[in-house]
Amino acid sequence: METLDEIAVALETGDAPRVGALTSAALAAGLEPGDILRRGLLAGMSVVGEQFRTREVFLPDVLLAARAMNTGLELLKPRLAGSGVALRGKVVIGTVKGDLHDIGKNLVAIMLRGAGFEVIDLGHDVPPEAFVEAALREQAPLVGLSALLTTTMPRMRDVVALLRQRGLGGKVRTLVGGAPVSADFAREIGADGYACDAAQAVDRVTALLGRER
Ligand code: B1M
Repeated sequence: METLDEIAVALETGDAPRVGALTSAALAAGLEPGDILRRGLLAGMSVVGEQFRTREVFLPDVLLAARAMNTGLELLKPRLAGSGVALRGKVVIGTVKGDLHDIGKNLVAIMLRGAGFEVIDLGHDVPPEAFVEAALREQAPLVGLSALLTTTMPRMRDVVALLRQRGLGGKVRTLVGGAPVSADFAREIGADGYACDAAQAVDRVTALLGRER
């Protein structure tokens, strides 16, 4: 099996040490960092994303694959920076103010990183101002909001409104998600998109930022 396929398979099985060893070997053999990222790590992660979507694998499998992905990415990062391979876009993400649930948000962040996006994760219990300041500071074209409580869903509306107040409506897109959130709610608060799970979040971010998957 080719090294890049081996990386993809090791990632699919969540074998972080093997992904690390194979990535190092591929770099040492002179393979392009961009190829290792796309045809090795991202190829494996996209299989896991699809399997998660169709419920062939479950949360622990995704977390293991994500850890393996991060092992490979850490090794590639310095080389990618110097090789002109652009990440696919920057996303600010967080769980809204008053909400401590972060497992789903972390999963979305992991899948976005796995798909090649740069993710600025603000954590949980994030006030609207912090989302807006981060979008400005990072010049991020998209803010992702997560909420798991019906009582914290209105904070999503606050973020969308504050972005508009600051003249960023249309320039900084918003994606919302979380168990109680729906497409209707997203429309109602003026968000640009809604995703029901992490795999769909990758598709939505890709579409909102106008880049091919
Ligand atoms: Co709480 N909790 N919790 N909780 N908790 C829920 C959400 C609840 C449904 C349980 C229940 O009553 N059946 C309920 C909410 C009811 C409601 O509002 N309708 C609830 C409650 C009431 C509470 C407290 C108020 C309990 C209390 O103290 N009385 C309290 C609130 C604390 C606070 O936030 N201020 C509380 C606390 C907690 C813990 C801290 C103990 C813990 C959170 C730990 C953590 O996250 N670090 C916790 C947990 C674990 C849950 C349940 C059991 C599991 C949530 C979870 O992680 N799911 C949950 C019940 C349940 O869902 N079965 C529950 C797995 C995760 C992968 O799914 O987060 O839905 P999810 O994310 C998905 C999608 O929603 C989507 O993609 C993800 C991956 O596929 N998605 C996005 C999420 N964010 C997205 C963003 C996007 C796109 C997609 O774009 C940016």
